[in-house]
Amino acid sequence: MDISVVATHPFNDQKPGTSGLRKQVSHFRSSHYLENFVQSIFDTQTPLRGAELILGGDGRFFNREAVQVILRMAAANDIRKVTVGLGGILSTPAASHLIRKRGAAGGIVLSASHNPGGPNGDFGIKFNVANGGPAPESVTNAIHARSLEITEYRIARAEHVDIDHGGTSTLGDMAVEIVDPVADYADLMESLFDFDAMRTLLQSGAFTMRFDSMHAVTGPYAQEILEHRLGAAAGTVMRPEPLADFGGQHPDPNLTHARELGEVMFGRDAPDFGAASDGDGDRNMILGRGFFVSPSDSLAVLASNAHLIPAYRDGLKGVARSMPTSQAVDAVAVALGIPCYETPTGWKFFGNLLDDGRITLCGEESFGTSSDHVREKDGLWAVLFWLNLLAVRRQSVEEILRDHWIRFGRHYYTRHDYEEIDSSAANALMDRLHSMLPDLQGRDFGSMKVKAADDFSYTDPVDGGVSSGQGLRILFEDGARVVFRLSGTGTQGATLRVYIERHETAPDRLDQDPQAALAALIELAEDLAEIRTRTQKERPDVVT
Ligand code: VG1
Ligand code: CO
Repeated sequence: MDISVVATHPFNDQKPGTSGLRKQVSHFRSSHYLENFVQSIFDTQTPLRGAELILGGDGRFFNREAVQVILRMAAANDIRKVTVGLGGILSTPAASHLIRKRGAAGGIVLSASHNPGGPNGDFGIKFNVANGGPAPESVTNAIHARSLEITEYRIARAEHVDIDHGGTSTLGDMAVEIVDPVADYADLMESLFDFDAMRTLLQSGAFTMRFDSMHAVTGPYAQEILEHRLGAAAGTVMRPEPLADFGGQHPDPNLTHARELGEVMFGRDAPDFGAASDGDGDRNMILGRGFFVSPSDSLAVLASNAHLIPAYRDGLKGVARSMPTSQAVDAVAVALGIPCYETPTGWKFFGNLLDDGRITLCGEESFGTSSDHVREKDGLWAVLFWLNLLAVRRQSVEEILRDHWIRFGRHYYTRHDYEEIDSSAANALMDRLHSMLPDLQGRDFGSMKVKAADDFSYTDPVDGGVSSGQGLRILFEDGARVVFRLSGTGTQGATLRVYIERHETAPDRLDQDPQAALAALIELAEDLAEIRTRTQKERPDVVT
């Protein structure tokens, strides 16, 4: 095997964010950029040597080229075998499952998730470790440190590898196996849920659903599982073909970006159940007929109904949510008598809790939910969980939520995103708020009193690792909260996220529009942080 050792110089912007390294495609295509980061992975992740690596992505522009580069670099870095999804495709949860199933030493997922794709869009690369989950901070910090001192990378001089036909071939001493990206994942789903009950529901003639794949990676997965294995009507899956530019849209499952699904679900004769997933298949949006389920509520409903699902029949060990996620699941954990952990934003913080057997379910307000079946959030899993629930409870999505609110109260919740704002303005806003925290303690705002105000810091209960600077929290005595943090997944400027929550138990006040129910807190947040003047925006770009 002919191997080139190529001289390079470090880039100072390869620090992975909330979920891998994300940059504009043009940036990733600049000379040595991708190669440097991949070599930094191989240099620091020694368990990969002589072992198997899983490789795939969400099919976005540059996915196929990146697969070729990584294969040639893997061959030059003593990887024993790379298993690649056919066509370079693997959803994030399917990659997580393959790593675990095959005992691979890690995986590389090429995705910028919900960020737009195409030549002018974004690209990303995530490294997952042997448990199938996103690399923890200790690993991403090591990769970053290496990227700052790298001087050369290794790459095989080789022909283009055919990734469009199944089977095993070799690249030098390294084996390359091309596998069906869907089959193992679909089998895993069949092992968790009651497919017979779901099939009966879908074929009863009295129930219809729509799933929007947003021209992203879940199309082939959803068609196989929903239409082929469960017998849902042809056409149940909308926008099923993965496209390199996602049809020009953001593959972000919310009512702003899944507009057509929203129109169907809030229109006349709407289906009973609607759902969508994101670019790499790890997020989910859940809709009933004319009804939106807040992701935080969805996590709570799944937790309180888990005993109705075959895989979770024996109960949950515990649950976890990211800090900005609403406290709805906390109330369920209290009722179930199980622990509830609060982690920083990003799936990597759930890994230790799952591996240590402390939790079974976990989720984030950003449309992410999953369980211990993989080590990533899993969009289709959440959709199937809901479908299984609908088949067992024989109630509508709305009825299930209303029952839940009567039992636990309603955690009114919203997130306001101010996108692509000037980075220095965003940092100044956060710095100012940070300096105000000590004075906020004990202050009264109308009828509300601030109980605590802090910068969230997390100590991992399993390995003792500390992650600080994870978001500014203003906590009120009645349990209401306002949280501010800057996004770690954007590629242009900064994105300010403001998370607002309030608990309501009065039975006659469970039916308000969340924006109205939270109006006073929203105004308080905007005033305290001087959002309008500092971001130069009258209103948020996205409200979820
Ligand atoms: C966002 C979400 C976070 C999620 C992350 C990755 O991060 O808020 O909850 O884990 O995206 O999801 P941030 O730093 O922009 O707020 V994905 O589906 O983009 O891999
Ligand atoms: Co995603």
